[in-house]
Amino acid sequence: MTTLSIDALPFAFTFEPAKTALVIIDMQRDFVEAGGFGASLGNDVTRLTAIIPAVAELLAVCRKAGIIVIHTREGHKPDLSDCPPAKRLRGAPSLRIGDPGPMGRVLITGEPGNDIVPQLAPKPGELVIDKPGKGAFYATPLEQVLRARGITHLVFAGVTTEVCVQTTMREANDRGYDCLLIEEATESYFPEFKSATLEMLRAQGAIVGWTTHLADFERAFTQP
Ligand code: C5J
Repeated sequence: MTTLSIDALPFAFTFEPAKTALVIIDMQRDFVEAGGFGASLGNDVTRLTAIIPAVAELLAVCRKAGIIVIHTREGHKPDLSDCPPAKRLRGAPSLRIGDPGPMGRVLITGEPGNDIVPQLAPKPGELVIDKPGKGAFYATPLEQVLRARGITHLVFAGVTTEVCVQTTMREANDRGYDCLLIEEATESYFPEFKSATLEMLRAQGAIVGWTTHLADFERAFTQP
């Protein structure tokens, strides 16, 4: 049994790699790439594109360490039967879920825009969770999968920090998982939302979880 400790906020994060999974949230073309759904909503996706190398580095470290890797994708069935009307009809966007967009039908499983960016493509054997909500535990087999594998600790990356990443961390925290978010491997279209989220997650003695830097995470695997 190997136990590692990482310099983190608000205090050190201690974990056993064999009981830890990396969860990469929604690094999908539609959220991250120019010409996708996120860009069509007027967001500056360059902020999100910029973290791809950091997420790739984190992914490589975890793969090398034998940590289980889980990728998530936000999306709905082509018939929209798993999309609550409230989610589809809210607001006045130029494109709604299911509409034809720059990369196929918006947020529909199997469409080109719904896929994970090629730089972070899942390897055979890595789990891909398709989720209809912001949180990866809602209406998915994620909890069952983690329990079956004896996972107790989760390392998080992905987008966006304050929406799907934060929601999933809160769901995980309520289910008893210790959660660590890697700062350089997550991003928001709104920088002030990212920094506020990092602060609120680790406030009050890690009320939701811990945050750390990619270099500190990597150091834990190279120290004797
Ligand atoms: C959003 C996400 N922001 N993955 N999705 O709608 O954070």
